Amino acid sequence: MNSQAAEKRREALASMCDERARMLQDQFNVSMNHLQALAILVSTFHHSKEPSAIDQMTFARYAETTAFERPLTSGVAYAVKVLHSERAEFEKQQGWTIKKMDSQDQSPAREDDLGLETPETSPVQEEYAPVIFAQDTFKHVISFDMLSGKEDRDNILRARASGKGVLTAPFRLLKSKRLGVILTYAVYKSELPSDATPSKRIQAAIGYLGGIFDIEALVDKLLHQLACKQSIIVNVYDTTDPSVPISMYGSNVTGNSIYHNSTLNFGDPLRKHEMHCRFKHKP
Ligand code: WA2
Repeated sequence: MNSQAAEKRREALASMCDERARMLQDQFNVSMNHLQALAILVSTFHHSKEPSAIDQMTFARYAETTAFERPLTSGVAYAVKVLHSERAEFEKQQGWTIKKMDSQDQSPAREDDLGLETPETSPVQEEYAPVIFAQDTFKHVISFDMLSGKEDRDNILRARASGKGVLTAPFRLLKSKRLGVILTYAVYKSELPSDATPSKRIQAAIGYLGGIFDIEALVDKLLHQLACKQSIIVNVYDTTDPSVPISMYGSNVTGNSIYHNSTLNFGDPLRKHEMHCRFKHKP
């Protein structure tokens, strides 16, 4: 192939890749904005009303009927801050105990155990973040302490200190074991000024809204809407640690055919993402 044709081919690849990266980023952005609006909704109708105007049924229905507004998410969940001194009263009110997340997640349960294992009641902690509301697809996380899972914990701590939407690296979710990333927004007591310091924010936090992004399924759906999907191979990576890229979408690439790298910006400065595209066939 002459160099002019090769150049044309590289340009075609670059423009297809950039288009896909832009689409993914736009949809991510739209989803992110609606999660922030949902955090405000919870603040307004759950925390600022006595009694609360939201219960699990209301939340689940609202989340389901507005799911189209968050195209890359497969669900949302809301956890509240509970101090140890408030735990007994909180559990009595909810009618359940706060559960620990990790344990059942780690040990691969025997096949006949699947789903039957009773989750462990959380040991004493200074504070907890149990999920009280969830979209029906994630009902199984209700009562689980989100501070007891590493990725969820890091996200909650970072979200409440910053007041911004923050993202986890891709990790295996509870129960479904599907690869997901979670975007968290903290909810604060209403008197918090917008220029509050991290320590003021940590004190004023009362809850955490999380959107669950099912990157595998949803990126696939997105790419299928485009023409010539069959001609290029797309991979999405979390490249926060450039020496250990984590695959978020696409199968392992073999061989070293040339690829185009389109950067993605998912709004969390701590995380970096890249989209790599290559042609399926040699010219
Ligand atoms: N939601 C659903 N499945 C999960 C999960 C999660 N976290 N963590 C592991 N598997 C309530 O950021 C706050 C949701 C966490 C939000």
